[in-house]
Amino acid sequence: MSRITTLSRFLIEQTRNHNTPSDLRFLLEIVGRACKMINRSVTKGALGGVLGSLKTENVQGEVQKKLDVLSNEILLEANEWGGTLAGMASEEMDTVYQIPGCYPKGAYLLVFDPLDGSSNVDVNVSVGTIFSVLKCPAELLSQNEPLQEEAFLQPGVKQVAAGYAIYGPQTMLMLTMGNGVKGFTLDPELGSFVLTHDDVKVPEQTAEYAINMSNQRHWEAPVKQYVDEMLEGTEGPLGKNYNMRWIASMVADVHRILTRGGIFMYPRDAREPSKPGKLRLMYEANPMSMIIEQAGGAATNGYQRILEIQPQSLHERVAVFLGSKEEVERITHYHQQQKQ
Ligand code: P6P
Repeated sequence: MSRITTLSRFLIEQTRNHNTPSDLRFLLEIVGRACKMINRSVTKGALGGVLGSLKTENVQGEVQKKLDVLSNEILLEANEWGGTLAGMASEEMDTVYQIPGCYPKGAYLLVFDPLDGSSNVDVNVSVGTIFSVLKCPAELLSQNEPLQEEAFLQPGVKQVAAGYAIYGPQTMLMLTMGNGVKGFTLDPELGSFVLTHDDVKVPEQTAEYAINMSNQRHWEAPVKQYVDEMLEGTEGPLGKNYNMRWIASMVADVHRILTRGGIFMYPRDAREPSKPGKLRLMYEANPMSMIIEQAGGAATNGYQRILEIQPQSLHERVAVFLGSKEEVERITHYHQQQKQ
C-alpha cells in the first residue's frame, strides 16, 4: 500500500525537520479540522438550510450569508479552547475576538476570512477559507488583560504560516510555513487532508489574467495601459494573445494561478478614491501574497510588496496584483513609471 502523508503526519515531520513549535503544529491541525467542518456545511447546500443571506451586514458593509456567520463560528469554536492563541480577528467581526477567560491564551494570532467569495455559494461556485498566523508580540500578551488590536498590525512578512481551503470539485488545503507551498486534498472516505502537491510553483510567465472588466472605466492609467496591451494580443507590444478568467472568488482565482500561472488584479478604482482597493490586507492579501511568493510568484499593490505594507487598521484594504512574477513586475513597473 502506498505511503500517504496526511496533514497531521506532515506537521509532525515539520516539527522534526524544521523545528516547528508543537503549539503551531496543533493550531494548524485545528484550522484544518475547522475547514473540514466548514466544507461539510458548504457541500450540504440547500439540504443543510444554510444558503441565502441574513438581514445583517458585516464591518465591510456587506450583507452576510448564513454560511459566512456559520463558518466564522466554526473557526472561533474550534480554536478558542486549544491554548495556542492570544486572540483572533475575522472579516466577519468588527473587533478582536478575545479568548474566553476559562481558556489559557497562547503565543499566536489567527486572522481569517471564514468564507471568501461567499456570494458564489448560492450559485454553487467554489468558495474558500483564507487564514493567516502571526506571533503575538510578547509585550501585548496578557492572561488577564484584553488583547489590543495593535497586536495584529504587523506587516505580512511577519506571518509564520498562511493558507486557504478551497471548497470546489475537490476540497483542498494549501499551506505555507515559510519553506514552500504544499497542497493537501481532502479524502472524504478517510476524513483527512492528504498531501498531493509537494512543491507548488507558480510559472514565471503566463498568458492569462484575472480582473473584473466591468470596472474598466474606473481604473487608473497603468492598469488601463496593461489590460489594453494584453487585449491587443500578438499585434500589441506584449506579442502574445492572452486569455481572461474572473471567478469573483479570490480563493478560486488564486488557486488557478497557483496551479497553471496567471495574474490576479483587484486595483484601486475611482468609485471609492479614499479606499486603496476592495480586498482586505490582513486576511486576504497578506496570506495569499505569502503563498504566492513562497511558490515563486510576486505580489504588490502596484508600488511595493504587499508583505511589506505596515497595517494601520485591522480591516484596511489594499490594491492587489499577484501571480506570475513576469506579469506582476510589468504592471508594477507601469505604476512606478506613471508615478515619476
Ligand atoms: P467583485 C469576494 O467578495 C471578494 O472579496 C474576492 O473573493 C473576489 O476576488 C472579489 O471580492 C470579487 O469582487 O467586485 O468582482 O465582485
